[in-house]
Amino acid sequence: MVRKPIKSFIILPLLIILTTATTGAVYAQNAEKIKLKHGSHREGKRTDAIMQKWRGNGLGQFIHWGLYAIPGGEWNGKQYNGAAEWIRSWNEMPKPAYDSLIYKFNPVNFNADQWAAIAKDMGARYVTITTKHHDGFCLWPSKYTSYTVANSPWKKDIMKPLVDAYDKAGIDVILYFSIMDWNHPGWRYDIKTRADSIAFEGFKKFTRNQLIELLTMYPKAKGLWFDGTWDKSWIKQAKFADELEAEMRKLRPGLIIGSRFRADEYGKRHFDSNNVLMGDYEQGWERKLPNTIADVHGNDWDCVMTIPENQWGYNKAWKGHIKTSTELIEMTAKAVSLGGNFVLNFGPKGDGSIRDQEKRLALEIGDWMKVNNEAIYNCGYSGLEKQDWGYSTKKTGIDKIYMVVFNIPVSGAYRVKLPAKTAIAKSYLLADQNQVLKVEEVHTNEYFVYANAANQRKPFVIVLETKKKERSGENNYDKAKT
Ligand code: FHN
Repeated sequence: MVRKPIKSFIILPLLIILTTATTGAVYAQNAEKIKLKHGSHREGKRTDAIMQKWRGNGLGQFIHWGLYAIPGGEWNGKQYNGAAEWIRSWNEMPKPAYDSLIYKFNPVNFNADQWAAIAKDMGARYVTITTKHHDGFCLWPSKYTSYTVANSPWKKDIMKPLVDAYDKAGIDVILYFSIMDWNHPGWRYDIKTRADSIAFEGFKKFTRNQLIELLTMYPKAKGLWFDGTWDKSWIKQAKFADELEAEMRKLRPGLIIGSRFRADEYGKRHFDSNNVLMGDYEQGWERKLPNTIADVHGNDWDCVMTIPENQWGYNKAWKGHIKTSTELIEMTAKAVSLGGNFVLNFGPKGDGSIRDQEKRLALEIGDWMKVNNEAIYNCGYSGLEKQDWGYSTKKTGIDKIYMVVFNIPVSGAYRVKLPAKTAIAKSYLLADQNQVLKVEEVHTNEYFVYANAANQRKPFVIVLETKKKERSGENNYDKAKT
């Protein structure tokens, strides 16, 4: 047999493909891991009981409270359009005027047990409380600065009664701490001169002391929620921050720290230069939610959300769209369906009371949670394809899927696609388990669940108890040619 010569027009592209493939592979290997001294120290989720508890919380509360609650976004009769807790940075508010608000801090209506009761009634399983926001004012009597509650007319510690009250109510406490501190003379946005560097070294010691102080004074707190870590000065402290994190974790094993605390030695935040999450959960979901499970990269995460637009501290005006309880419940269900927690912010007033609108929303959410919390607590991603009626969640380790319905189909038929070899054993309404629902398999592993929603005025939950399917159950329609 005569062999045909291999033509060059075949060889050349082949060579190019091979070379590209090989260099590509070498590149991929090199790109695989950069040696990092101060990158992430773990890949994948934490598996310990403390983190499992956090992961199953579903719903949390955020509290922003400090001196900024006194002006409530208003100075000299003028409303400030930015976030109320940032008013000190507003040009028209003189810094000394803001700083002297400490002499007005006297929250006579503050009642820690009432705050905890509101959170409990709402169904929150954890709370994140601002121990110190960017203004530097400390809600605990820190011995490292005079800018604390101890030197206000109130005089007493705020954190201790809060930690105790929430803990008594069965709500885990996380301490919010802003690294950026506008009150400390050593704080810098960047370090450009030797003088900056000396000042910032002092600030670092102060920060470390305050954090150790907080962890020592409030041993019941389960974690730290860091903020104000985006400035260049802090980003440059990879070694210091890494060592401080290790020190805190040693002091308090099991401590939960999110991805905002530190940067790696290349200045990468949240995710290190190898794209691995820094810390125990992703803290980037602020006032936004992921849309698909791919967006969360297999990590733990929580979403922190305001009720009005970007207002965290108390704002008298509360302009713009105010979210309804249905919107907030939907966000909670969406977060849980994508494996995260939803944390709703409250901004108590300067006198320590909580505004009526917040109390009302908390009650409405709580009413819903009382009936439907089974679909939220200890639940996560169901693995099911997203459908138009809402979000599905799944209880860990149990064959139950919860369909949290926000959009009612006019047909009354709720489409569900289950994984192969899974069938629905039983379906019913979570609010009324006697209402067993009709289920029809419409394609292989694809079902219609029929529910009469004529009387539903709020989102509701359909439960699917699932079981293994013996046969694949294919029907002829699936095989039709087109
Ligand atoms: O600047 C702060 C803001 O005031 C608020 O505390 C939020 C809460 O997540 N964190 C910062 C912005 O990311």
